[in-house]
Amino acid sequence: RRIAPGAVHVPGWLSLPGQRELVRACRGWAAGPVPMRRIRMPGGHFMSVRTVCLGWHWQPYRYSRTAEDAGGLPVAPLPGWLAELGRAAVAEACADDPEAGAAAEGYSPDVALINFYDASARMGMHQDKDERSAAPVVSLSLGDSCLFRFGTPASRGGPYTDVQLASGDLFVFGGPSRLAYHGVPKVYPGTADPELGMSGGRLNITLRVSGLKD
Ligand code: MD5
Ligand code: FE
Repeated sequence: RRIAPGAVHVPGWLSLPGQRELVRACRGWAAGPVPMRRIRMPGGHFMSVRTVCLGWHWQPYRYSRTAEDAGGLPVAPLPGWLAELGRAAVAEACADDPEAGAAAEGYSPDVALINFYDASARMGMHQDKDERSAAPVVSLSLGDSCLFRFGTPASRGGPYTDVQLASGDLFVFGGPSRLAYHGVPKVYPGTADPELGMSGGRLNITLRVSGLKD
């Protein structure tokens, strides 16, 4: 389960009922107050994934409490139960690699980014470096499987480790992997369990510590 120092993949971490609950919750968050939408990049093009944020709003490349691209609406809060799930995730990863999950008890994420991938959505190789904290990122996958490409912190151009992420999988990125390049080159349509209650596509929830104060 340890992919690289600080990077732990736990296939099937969430039960099917647990996945169904999260899918339901995502449907609620996607409805608003700030609706799930494609984020416009500074160059003018729109990301292919659709995003909704909890706690802090991510606007490339910084966090704010309001969504300026959605009429300045305040971002919905991050529910306590979701932060608690993040703590359990980091504790789980810690069993495989203490570097991934150091200080799991104190892990207190204040941002969730929920990304929806339709069959043609992609995420290019990037680093998540807008947080002012070295705390791990927790990633939960729901729905269709995808190809997840995991690189190194040193170079966008590889080497890479390709991992398939399926519904219910947990990935924790901590320690030396926190700033690794990563991306989603492909989603595999029609691979989700029909019991999940999704009608196609992939959801990814990431939990993060912003390191910001109001
Ligand atoms: C996804 N999301 O599957 C991925 C999973 C994003 C994003 O990349 O920015 O929304 S999270 C992967 C991740 C996060 C933080 C650090 C590292 C990977 N890493 O060090 O490889 O939609
Ligand atoms: Fe990322």
